[in-house]
Amino acid sequence: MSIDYQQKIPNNVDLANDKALQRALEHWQPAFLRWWDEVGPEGTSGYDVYLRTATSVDPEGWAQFGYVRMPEYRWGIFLNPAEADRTVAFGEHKGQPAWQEVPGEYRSNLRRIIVTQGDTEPASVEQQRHLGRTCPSLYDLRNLFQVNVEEGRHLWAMVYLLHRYFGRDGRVEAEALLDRRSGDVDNPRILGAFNEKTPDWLSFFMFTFFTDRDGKFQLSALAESAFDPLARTTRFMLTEEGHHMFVGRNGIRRIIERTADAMKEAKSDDPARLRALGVIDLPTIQRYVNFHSSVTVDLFGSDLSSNAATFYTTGLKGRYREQVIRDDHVLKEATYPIFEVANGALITRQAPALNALNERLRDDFMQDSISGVNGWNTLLQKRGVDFRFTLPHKAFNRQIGPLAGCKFSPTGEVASDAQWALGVRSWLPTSEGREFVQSLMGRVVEPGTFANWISPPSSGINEQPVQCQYVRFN
Ligand code: BYC
Ligand code: FE
Ligand code: FE
Repeated sequence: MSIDYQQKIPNNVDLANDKALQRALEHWQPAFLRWWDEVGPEGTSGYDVYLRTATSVDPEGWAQFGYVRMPEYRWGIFLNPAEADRTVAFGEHKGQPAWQEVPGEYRSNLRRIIVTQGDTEPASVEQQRHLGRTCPSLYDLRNLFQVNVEEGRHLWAMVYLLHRYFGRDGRVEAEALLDRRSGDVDNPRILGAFNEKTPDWLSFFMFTFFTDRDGKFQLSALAESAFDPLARTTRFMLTEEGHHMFVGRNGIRRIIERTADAMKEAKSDDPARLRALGVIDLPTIQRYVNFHSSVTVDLFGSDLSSNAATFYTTGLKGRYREQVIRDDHVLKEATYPIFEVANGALITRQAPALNALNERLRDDFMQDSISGVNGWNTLLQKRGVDFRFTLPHKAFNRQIGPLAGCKFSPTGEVASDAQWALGVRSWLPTSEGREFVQSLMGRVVEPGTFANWISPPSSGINEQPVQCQYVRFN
């Protein structure tokens, strides 16, 4: 399963022996590079960046680190090794051999899932295009670029599947993935959160903490797919995803740490006082948490979804850790609790588990997010700061699903229009709050130096020192 780097497109799928596919992908490659140049990281084509590149799919030591110009990054096609005699783990095909080709009757659903997944990857790169201008350090700048090149590779991963398994339709979809644009009124990205702006680094860290975590959960569900090439592709993508969430979790942690230190020094928790000191007050950070958490929670789709039921029953998309769940993996009789509004209050009711699979994945996601939030709270506790972060209630600020029809506070109480209007200033980022955060964003590129509003990390990348020159501007 070694990766062939002699090829124009590095790969471990023996592309050299499929000339038609190789030609099609080599034709898509310059379009990808034009897209990168147009809407990828702004003005960076001459930078040498200390990046990791996948060199094998071996779980131990698959990466190599070195200075690379980003347009020369070796974006490639890497699948995890095939599992011998793999069988389908769930749905009506449970126990049958996994598929090496796409069954005709599932073609359009599979294509839709792959296109939706593929669409998020370039979207995030577009959203992060201007952040390099205001990086808080070279260390952070390098992490941004690492995330960007890997999201680019995730696009390649989906484009390979489209080209290899979906013929002409797949090639058309692969081109459309380079045509849609995040936030464009006429031709936007498919899912809501990927059309939001990522205007500052607090938003970037929130995005990688929450929204890349949606990636983790969706990819985990696709890693169970009966369509083996999709399962193997997403399994390798998941190994890269860990770093993206690390960037978010630690970025936010370092901001909180800096603020906590300033609070102790100034013996104050007054937001105005802290802002004057050039750090981000904790209530502002909580509002960003509320925003990014709720926008990401929407990405899981409607609470009850016949699409989700069909995807599961037909074997296209499983549950998070399907193989370790102890039930029948068919779910015809099972139920799952969902929220509903009845007589002005939030109640739970049991719904058919098959239809509630989006909700279940959303719950798995929230559970995972809580552990990150707890880590920040432990830091505050250790520093003796009397503030705790919370995740907003699942019903808060929803735009997708039945809860979107009603307003709720972050603690899950139904809010009247008047209560919402009053509360929203303390629940979601305000324009003043956003402007304040924006006002802190300057460009810090002296090696080992960090913007005032964020602490240095406890260690560098790949055992390099924190003060390493991670990006050379030339
Ligand atoms: N925004 O039946 P429903 C990542 C639409 S992130 C706008 O609930 P379904 C990454 C839906 O299309 C992982 N529209 O939908 C992270 C449908 O439309 P139509 C991304 C939405 O299909 C960071 C209708 O509402 N991967 O990798 O059960 C950086 C009914 O909805 C939204 C995937 O999402 C929305 N949020 O579930 C880089 C995996 N939600 O047909 C990368 C693939 C729903 O009625 N996607 N709609 O017009 C899926 O599995 C499913 O499409 C979803 C939606 C779970 C997203
Ligand atoms: Fe990704
Ligand atoms: Fe990611």
